[in-house]
Amino acid sequence: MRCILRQISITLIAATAVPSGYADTLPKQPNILHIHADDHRADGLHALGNSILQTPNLDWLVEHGMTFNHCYTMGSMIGAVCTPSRTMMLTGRSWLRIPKAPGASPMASNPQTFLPRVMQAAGYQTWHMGKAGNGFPAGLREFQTSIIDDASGPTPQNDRAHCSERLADRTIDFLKSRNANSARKPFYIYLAPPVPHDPRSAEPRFHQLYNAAKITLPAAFMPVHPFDNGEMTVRDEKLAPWPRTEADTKQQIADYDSCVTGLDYHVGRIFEQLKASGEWDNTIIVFTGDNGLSLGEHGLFGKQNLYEFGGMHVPCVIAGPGISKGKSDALIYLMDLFPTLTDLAGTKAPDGVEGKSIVPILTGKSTKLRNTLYTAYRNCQRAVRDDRWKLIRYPLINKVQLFDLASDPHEMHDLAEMSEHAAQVVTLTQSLEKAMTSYGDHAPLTTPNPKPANWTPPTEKKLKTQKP
Ligand SMILES: [Ca+2]
Repeated sequence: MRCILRQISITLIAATAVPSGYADTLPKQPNILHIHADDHRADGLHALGNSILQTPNLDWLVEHGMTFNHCYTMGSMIGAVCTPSRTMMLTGRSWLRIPKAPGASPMASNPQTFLPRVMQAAGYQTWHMGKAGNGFPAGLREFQTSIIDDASGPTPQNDRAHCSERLADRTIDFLKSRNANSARKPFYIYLAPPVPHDPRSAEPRFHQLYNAAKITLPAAFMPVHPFDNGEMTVRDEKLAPWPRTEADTKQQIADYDSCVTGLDYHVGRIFEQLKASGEWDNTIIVFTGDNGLSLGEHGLFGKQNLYEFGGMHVPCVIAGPGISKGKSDALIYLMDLFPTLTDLAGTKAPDGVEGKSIVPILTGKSTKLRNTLYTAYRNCQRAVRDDRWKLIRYPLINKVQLFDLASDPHEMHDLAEMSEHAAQVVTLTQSLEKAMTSYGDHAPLTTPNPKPANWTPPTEKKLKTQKP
């Protein structure tokens, strides 16, 4: 009888709290475990196309859930792309409207509009553990529990190599602490490991899995980027000398992969605890990265570029009860996670949230969210893509690139100067201008006084005299 009453009560709540159309497939207020990796490439799992990577636990999500092939962070006004990215996700606002950005409204800094507070108000227990720095501290403070991991020390208790282990240990402790609570609320865990961001130090057992000599170079590997993209010597680009060598590139990839496998191993321990705690079947797991990273593609090693295997393209996999299985080509932003999670929680996103819920895609009711998607980096790069074409503009040198992503996913054949594609350049430029206007981006797309496009790598002596 008690069971029946509980069932009726759940049904009544679900009917009022869950947005119409979703209640038939999704559980009411599932637990949400969001794993948000740092500088994780969109192809950074075995199941996402990197055949040498060993990531069996995160692969499970790909095999049983929905993978978004085209998820992006919108842009960055600073070299630390992580910061606006994480802020957009926890506020649902676009890059120039996040707190402290030029287009921010007074409401943008209201903590009650931040995702952890909205989830708490919906009845969730909110818990965060993650990296120090380059995030959104004001948002992290709004979690009921927020633990910042110090990965700057020399021992397994505080070193870089064991950070994934520490994050998993604390998450497992948290899950165990809920076991004794018979009236436990659903949880919203935001787990933000500083991995595989450099320094790329993993436990020796994970480094041993990847022999740099056996790594294959990326399809778009180049020793030097062919022109000045406006941000050629930023911090990340100095992680390797110019011209980029094959040996150095392979070692960087091997170290990166080691960190990803270390993360995957410890994520697997969290999955086991979810099962042991009886919460696995009612948990939706979200796996994303805050920004992408070049690993030798186009001569680049940073995230300060708009290539697909570059700075803004991120992995996004969502799996759990009620989530359809498959791959989606929908064009989505990380900030879409805000209204998605509030939808799953059965509550509304606050006014000012610009992301769009992807729940209709997760439940198989829709396949498309937007016709085009725009990305931006400082005042030197703007891009727009649709289902097939991609245009990148470099306003400081008045350069444009056009790629056919359907036949050239690694963006190796620039078609911008070919007369048969002139109309495509015009159409995409118009799409870009429209997107920029709608997101309050007033940066010029051309300059009357372009810098020389040619670029010569600085010597080591010159680099040392630059500001960090
Ligand atoms: Ca990052």
